[in-house]
Amino acid sequence: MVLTAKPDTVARDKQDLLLREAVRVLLQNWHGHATVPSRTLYPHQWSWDSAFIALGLQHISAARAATELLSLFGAQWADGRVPQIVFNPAVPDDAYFPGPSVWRSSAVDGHPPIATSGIIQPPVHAVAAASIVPRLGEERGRRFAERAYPSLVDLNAYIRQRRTVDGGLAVLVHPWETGLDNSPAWDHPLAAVPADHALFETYTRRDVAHAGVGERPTNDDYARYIRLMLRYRDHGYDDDWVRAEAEFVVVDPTFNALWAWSELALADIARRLGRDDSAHVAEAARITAAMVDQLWSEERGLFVARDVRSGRLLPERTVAGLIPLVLPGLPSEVVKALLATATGEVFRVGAPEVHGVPSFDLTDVRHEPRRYWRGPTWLNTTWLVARGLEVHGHQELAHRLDDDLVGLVAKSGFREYFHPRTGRGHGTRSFSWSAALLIHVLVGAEA
Ligand code: 2M8
Repeated sequence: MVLTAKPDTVARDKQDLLLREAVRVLLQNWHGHATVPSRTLYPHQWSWDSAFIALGLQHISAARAATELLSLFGAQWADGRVPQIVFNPAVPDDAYFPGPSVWRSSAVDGHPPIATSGIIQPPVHAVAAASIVPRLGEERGRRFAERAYPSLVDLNAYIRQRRTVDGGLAVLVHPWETGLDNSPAWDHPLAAVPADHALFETYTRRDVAHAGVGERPTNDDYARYIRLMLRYRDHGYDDDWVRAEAEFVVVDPTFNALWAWSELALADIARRLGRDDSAHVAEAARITAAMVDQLWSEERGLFVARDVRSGRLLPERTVAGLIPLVLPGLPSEVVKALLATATGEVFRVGAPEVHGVPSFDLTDVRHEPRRYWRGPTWLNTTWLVARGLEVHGHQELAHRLDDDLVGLVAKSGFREYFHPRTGRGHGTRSFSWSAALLIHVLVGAEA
């Protein structure tokens, strides 16, 4: 099919070239039923990546986008969790660390026949599914919705029943579950987790073979990541154990906001299936109210994370605290304050010298513009903030962020993340969600 870009600040012929390259990235990263984030750094299927990828794939082939999501749901556990990674059995065990032999998911009751990791990622899948349904046409759209809906409902039930603490918000038990793995927000809770470097006598990091050491998490971070995953694994991925005993338990604003947003998307799918949507609408309202009650920081001007172990609100201003803008039910004074924080000195959204939304506070001494989730601009979080601005009527600023997204790719290619001031690319190349979101923004959700 021929994709045509909407006219914008990057010249039209350049946009068409970018679209062709983006399609090529997604085709190269497709492995038969799903798309890897990167052939080198991430050679398996990742959970929230697949949702962003499906949003772009739908413009190439709606059927392929549906397959991307359904193949992920095929690896859903009996308890409802959709795993962070679905391993491709054709890829060697040591191509990615930690691979299937470290996660040992097959030892768990109720695990599907394919190997997976045992943790989860932000639940943005229902939003992708709701976007794809109308693109499939009446009959196929209905069949896809009928298949996807129960998996999505089961995932949200898992979060509600197995992953909430007092106050009803979801908790995460590993930095990898947040998607913003080495965010400075996790520095305080992670300080309580021993960093045992002896683990590197048994385990070898693979990521630093594919991306610069200065662009990835440190060995201290990794020693803690490994310890946390091994302890959860050795307790059979039991959520009663993890909520009571894990050393890292946090309430994250992005995860909870996407959970609430996914309930609104499920309401949309339910209506298309002729079902009652009221439980989904009520659940979205409940989560939104709990977030405002428990995670809103008037002093910091955005949502912040909470460390369950110390009971502390974590003061770091990260992009995760702006993403709740996607929720239409926020009080107007909260939206106003979020807008001021986004456009102020902390993130400088819309300023000519800053590209997209930096992942971390530009004014904090810990800001590192090239290191992973400690400063660089990422396209998925920039896209989410843009959609949030749109929800609250700030079309012009949202459009500006979409332009930034296209401009970053035009300048530096389909990189994993970008220096927020120079726009230079970092991390892996030919990164799938960068390609998918470029397509989604350029072709447009209504096209
Ligand atoms: C990054 O995380 C993985 C672990 O899940 C890693 O560093 O090995 C994160 O950026 C995460 O958000 C993303 O889903 C994943 C794959 O792109 O890579």
